[in-house]
Amino acid sequence: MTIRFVTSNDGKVREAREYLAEDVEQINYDYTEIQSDDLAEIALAGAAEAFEETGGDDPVIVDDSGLFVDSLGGFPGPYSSYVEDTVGVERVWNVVENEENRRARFRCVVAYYDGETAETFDGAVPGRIVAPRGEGGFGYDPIFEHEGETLAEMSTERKNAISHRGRALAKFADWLAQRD
Ligand code: ITT
Repeated sequence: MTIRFVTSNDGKVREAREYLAEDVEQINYDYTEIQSDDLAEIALAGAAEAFEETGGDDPVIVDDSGLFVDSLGGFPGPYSSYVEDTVGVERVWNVVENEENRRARFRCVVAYYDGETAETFDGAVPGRIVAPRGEGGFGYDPIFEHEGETLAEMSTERKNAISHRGRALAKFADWLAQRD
């Protein structure tokens, strides 16, 4: 079975390919991100739209994820992509730098839709915001530290073993295996 991963983010696809046994085809369709603070709602709406838009032959997944900083009331959260593009990762670090509490978490929701079945799988990883370190990963990885390492300092395999996306993909893979 081929799964169509509808995303413009190559980093997400790299991690899914490393994790899933199925073929993962990247589809660069820009689905509508509805305004909501619920990642699952955003991802499910995106998956339904993307399934219709891609012709409805193969199941699709979309991934909606974000960085939630405790001292900023969960910001940037569902707006992480917009904030990365406008403010930039380095300046998110500058905002959090002087906070006493630098705790944060990444959250990820993978939504699956095949025309009949809609399902979501979520994952989270706790960590703290630090000065940028590391060359790997993507997005906010250089400023997010988990157990002494930033996600940008980890291999894709190691990141998948502990990350929000890895946890969501693990639930998705188990669910897929049970359906076969
Ligand atoms: P698509 O919507 O096309 O999938 P996107 O990158 O815009 O791509 P999101 O809307 O889910 O994806 O936004 C997620 C934001 O959070 C974006 O700025 C990512 O770079 C960042 N992000 C998500 N997962 C991440 C991870 O594992 N490590 C670092 N940053 C991550």
